[in-house]
Amino acid sequence: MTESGYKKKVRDLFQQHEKLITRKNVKAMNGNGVYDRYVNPVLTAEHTPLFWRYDFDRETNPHLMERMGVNATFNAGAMEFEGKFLVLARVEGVDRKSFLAVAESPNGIDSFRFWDYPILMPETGDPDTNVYDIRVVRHQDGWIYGLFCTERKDPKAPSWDTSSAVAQCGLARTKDLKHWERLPDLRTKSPQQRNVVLHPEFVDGKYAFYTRPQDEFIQAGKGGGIGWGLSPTMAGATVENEIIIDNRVYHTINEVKNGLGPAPIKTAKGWLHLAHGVRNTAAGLRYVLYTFLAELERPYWITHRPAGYFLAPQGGERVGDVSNVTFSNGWIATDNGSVYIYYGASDTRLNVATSTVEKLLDYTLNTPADPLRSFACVEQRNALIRKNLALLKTYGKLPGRAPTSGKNLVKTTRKSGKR
Ligand code: M1P
Repeated sequence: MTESGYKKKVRDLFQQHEKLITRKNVKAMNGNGVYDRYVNPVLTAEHTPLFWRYDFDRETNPHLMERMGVNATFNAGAMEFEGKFLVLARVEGVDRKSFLAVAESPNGIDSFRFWDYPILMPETGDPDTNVYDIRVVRHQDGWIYGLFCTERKDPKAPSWDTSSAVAQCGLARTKDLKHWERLPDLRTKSPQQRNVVLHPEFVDGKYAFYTRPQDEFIQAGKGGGIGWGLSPTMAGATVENEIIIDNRVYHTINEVKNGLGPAPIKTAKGWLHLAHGVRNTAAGLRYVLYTFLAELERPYWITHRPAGYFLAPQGGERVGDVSNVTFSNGWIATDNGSVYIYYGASDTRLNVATSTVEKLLDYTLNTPADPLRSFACVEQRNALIRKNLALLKTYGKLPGRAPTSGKNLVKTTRKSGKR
């Protein structure tokens, strides 16, 4: 390739990339009234800077090949910072190692541009093999903390086992999201700890952690559930006593496992939470998002938990490196009450959904809890149907079948012991 041909090809690459980065995002049709999805992901592997992937030296890369590919950008921590919407994405190289990188946007829904360098997260004396899924929390003590999964080879695994791993919670703090001070990993009694989140305020004068104790790297075993515990310090943070505040439950969206998403949003009605629940299917695990509300004074006390999922993989979101997954570890609540929910889809790309604190509270406070049995679910739904059929008569003629008076409801008699 001639020098001018090479330079033209470089310019073309940058032009295409810029087109992708500056592409406007629009709300997807048919929202559910709780939140709006958007047509395009906010980040994909292709959004990573070209200079992270190509070698633009004609001497060393005469064919202008992509030298160090990026496989995916997904599960991102998020925060508003100096007037910008920032996401701290899990970026996965083609070498399977994840790292964290900041991308910023002026509006939270499109034009996300990565900062020039990814985060070079300092290591502890026990180097991480893989770091991912950061939760960024602006704490009452003035620091911004990053809590992320640090994954290392299981030292107890036999030599032939080259996949068993130990997940623990890595801790670091910063003031500018560029310079990070690594702290010792969180200590708990659990052999596996992922999805750990810091509560933004002191509780009883201590740092409060949401945890997710597990027996194994993937399987919850006898563990699981969203835990809660306190530590007097962050430098050498230790949770001695972990209580489970949101357990996994048979035949629900979180029967296999669950984990907290981002740090909760403080509202007048309580701490608003977003979490993921995992169930089994014949095709493997299915990850969906759900919300719950906890008391302001006792953040470990859950007061409302709507039945089922809040957001589940849809359309193209369903497919990726780990299909049928929605996972969120970042949301941004702005001063005007808007909420930007960032969620990874199938461990491949990062999407956004927008809502408001008002709507999320309405959803969480007023959606009935899971009655846990089909019969009770139908009773619950029938109550809504009865109310609607009575009301709809006052709405004039509506398209489709005219609402009936409810006469066609099957009367059910419950005999003792039989359902
Ligand atoms: O692959 C799905 C998700 O699996 C893990 O989440 P959990 O610990 O709840 O099973 C994480 O590796 C997460 O990053 C990933 O999206």
